[in-house]
Amino acid sequence: MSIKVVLTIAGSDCSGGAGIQADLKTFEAFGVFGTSALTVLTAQNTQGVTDILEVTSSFIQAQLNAILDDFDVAAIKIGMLYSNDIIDVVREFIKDLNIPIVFDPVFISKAGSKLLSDDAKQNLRTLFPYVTITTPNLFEAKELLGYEFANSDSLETIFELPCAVVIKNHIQEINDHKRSVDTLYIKREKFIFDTPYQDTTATHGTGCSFSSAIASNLALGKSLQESIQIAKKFIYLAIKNSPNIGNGTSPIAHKIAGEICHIKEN
Ligand code: PXL
Repeated sequence: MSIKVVLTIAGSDCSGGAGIQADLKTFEAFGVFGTSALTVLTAQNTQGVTDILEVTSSFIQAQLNAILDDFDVAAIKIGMLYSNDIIDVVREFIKDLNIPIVFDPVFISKAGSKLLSDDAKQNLRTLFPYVTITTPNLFEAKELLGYEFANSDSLETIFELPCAVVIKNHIQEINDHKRSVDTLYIKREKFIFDTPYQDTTATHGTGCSFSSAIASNLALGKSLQESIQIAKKFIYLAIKNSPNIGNGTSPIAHKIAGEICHIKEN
């Protein structure tokens, strides 16, 4: 069977921990072939973003066409889009595709830097009809969907969405142990995925890598729930084995996490 090709549409993180770089490392860890269309370049390290350069709409389009013209893409991950122009190009591109699409609605980095321009927030919502699942953290779920943890009224907005939603990383006490809990909402049903909570700042790129891990596993033919389960475990292991480099939020260990995931699977 030929290798599955996966595409990430996202920003570059020159420090290698998040964005396109994290996505490609994740794809490699799951044995799928990673391709990428860059939306923005960021100058950043583990302490924050110092500059952002937007790629032109026509060049983003050219990258997307180049990939689709040559490869049979099995799944797409969408990450940092930053501006209205970029959101518009990506929406037009995915509109007619019939493959799994995982959309990470990126607002701010783990180091607290802004990765979405203020006037583009509402426009992110226009991608929902065309994606399989969106993966906000608690902050993004509140900003984008009005979601409040433990407020069942706020779930109505989520149930009305045309795609599934997995809300990442509520920290909860379960049987006296702190757990990192992700909640999937799909067709008015709720599913929980949890791993031990790790008290660490080694979380740079976890959001990017989580959505890429889901996209990789969907490309490999796994179900949505199975893909989330594997992605959650992958992120847990990647944080646990972080190289602890840099003076801020350290990146995570994609290669080691992939190896452990595969050993446990086989
Ligand atoms: O994790 C969000 C994210 C997405 N894309 C890029 C980033 C980050 C976080 O740092 O740098 C390019």
